[in-house]
Amino acid sequence: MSAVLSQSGPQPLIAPSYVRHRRLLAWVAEVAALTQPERIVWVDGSQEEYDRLCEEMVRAGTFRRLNPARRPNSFLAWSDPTDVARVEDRTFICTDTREEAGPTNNWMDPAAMRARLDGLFAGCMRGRTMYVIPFSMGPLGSHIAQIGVELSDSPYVVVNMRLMTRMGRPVYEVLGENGEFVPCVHSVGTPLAAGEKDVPWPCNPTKYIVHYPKTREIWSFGSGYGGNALLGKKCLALRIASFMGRDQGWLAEHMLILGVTSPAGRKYHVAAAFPSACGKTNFAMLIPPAAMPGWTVTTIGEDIAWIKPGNDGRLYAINPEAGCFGVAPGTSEKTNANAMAMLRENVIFTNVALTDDGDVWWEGMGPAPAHLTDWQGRDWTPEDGKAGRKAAHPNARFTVAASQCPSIDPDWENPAGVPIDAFVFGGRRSTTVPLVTEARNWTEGVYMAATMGSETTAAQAGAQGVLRRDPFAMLPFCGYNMAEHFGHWLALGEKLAASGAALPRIFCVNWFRTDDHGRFVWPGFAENMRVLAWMVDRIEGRDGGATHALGVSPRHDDLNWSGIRFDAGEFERITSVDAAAWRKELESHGELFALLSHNLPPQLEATRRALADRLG
Ligand code: O2Y
Ligand code: MN
Repeated sequence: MSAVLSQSGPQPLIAPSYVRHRRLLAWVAEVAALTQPERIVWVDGSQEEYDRLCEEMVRAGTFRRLNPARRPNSFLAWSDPTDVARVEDRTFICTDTREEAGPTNNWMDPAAMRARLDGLFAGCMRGRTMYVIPFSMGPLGSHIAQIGVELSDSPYVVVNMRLMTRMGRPVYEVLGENGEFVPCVHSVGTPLAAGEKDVPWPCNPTKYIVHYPKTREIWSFGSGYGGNALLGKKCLALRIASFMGRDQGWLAEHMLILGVTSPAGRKYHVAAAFPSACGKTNFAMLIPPAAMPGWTVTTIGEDIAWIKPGNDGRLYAINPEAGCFGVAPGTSEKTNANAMAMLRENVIFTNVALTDDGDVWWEGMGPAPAHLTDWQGRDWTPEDGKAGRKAAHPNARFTVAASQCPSIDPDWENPAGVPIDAFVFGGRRSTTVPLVTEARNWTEGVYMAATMGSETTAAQAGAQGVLRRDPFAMLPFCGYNMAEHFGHWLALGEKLAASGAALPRIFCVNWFRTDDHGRFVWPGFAENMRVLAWMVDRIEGRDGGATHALGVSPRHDDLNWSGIRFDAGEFERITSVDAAAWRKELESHGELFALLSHNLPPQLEATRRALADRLG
């Protein structure tokens, strides 16, 4: 269903009869009057519509159809080289006061931001189609789900949203005439003059990714890429939802959710937060080593968790997304065979390299072919690779339905969620942080999460190996003051404890300690199952572990070593607690707390002092 708007201004809206929500209709008309699209298309989420839009994008040069014999029903997009990742420095949280957004977010006064965006959005969709994209984050109709409607002038956004969310006509049935929805407006910011030819990846050097948490609105301008444009993901499901959760007593977290079943057939659920470049998707889809028969890991989510207290005092988590927007480089049969199987068909690849037989390739997938076309359309040979030129952009992505993941959990769409038995917080630390430590109590667990940090890798912008504190792995995603996020976790713990239920265990992990030559000591990937199995031991009340200044860690004998040689000396290298290094570490935590001093819960500074005392 489409409505054509004349150049002299929009005609009355022609919406499908099943859209009965007056506030929604009025808002679409208002945004169309501002942005002046040539036509409006109300997307229905059907396969025919998806196929048609993909075909249109092939004709426009945005998409390339991959060889159907090698990668059925799959497409490759190459973005503008200036539009390749989330733009954190252009992301704003517009709360009433600066303090409410906190020092880790960019802030602007909401009225001033609205005035600025009004100027940018005026006429910004001229010559383009505005798509009305209704979507649900979480299973349709679940009491935990939230509905959003994204107005976007990008067909790339429409097809990606269809894979990443529950999108289309059924959303209007849930919305009815008066249902709540989060309005999201997105433009690539490149209007077309009459007769002007489009480019394959329109975008604008001026970019704004703006959130108004109080009124639950999202406005995004200038980028067509990933988290900047697929507004259900980081913008709604993390920044807006974390603000909602703070007010309503639940959590929106940057966490994978996995199920782990022991050889005895007992199943537990773990939610785990990791910053970028720590193998989060690999951990969510872990395949246990053959030498650990009877263990299975299933995937409920690989990026975001919404977690709510149930009537029984336990925490229940859902994955609000329906798909994965995963990093391609580094994904291989060895690192993540489940992901490779998930990518066999029905995939949108962005910024990976093209093989001569119409398939895709990226660094870390396996041996490079003798010739490729790189993500910028240039010839590429392994010689270029040796000279440091990547064939795929380091932030190249795949978009794919989660249902295609072989390890998907039978409960992944359970609207009630899965009960959480443990939280895991991890970072990339070449020194200092042990392989795994269980917090002695909830407050010390929140402390571990609040102070987690990660070293930057070559794939990230800026200098390599720089330690960046990333509390709860939420630094770019918390829609309110980070110190208050810590307080929210502490208050939730107290509330759950008061109900008499056992709180989830909290663990801190680090797969990345290195030896004197800078090589990783821990093999990681599938072998992380050994750490997960130890966590299950702890959840089941088995007492294998030694208490040290930071909490409880396994001794060498406490881990299952079947099928692998990893001696006590190597184990010591990745589990030792160096008191001098930790004293420095605690000083650095103090600097973080000084930055976050506004409304910082006093328990955290008290915990820091208690840890310092224990270190002696
Ligand atoms: O660069 C982007 O736009 C994507 S960022 C992203 C995508 C999927 C999952 N996580 C992330 C992230 O930055 O945490
Ligand atoms: Mn993420």
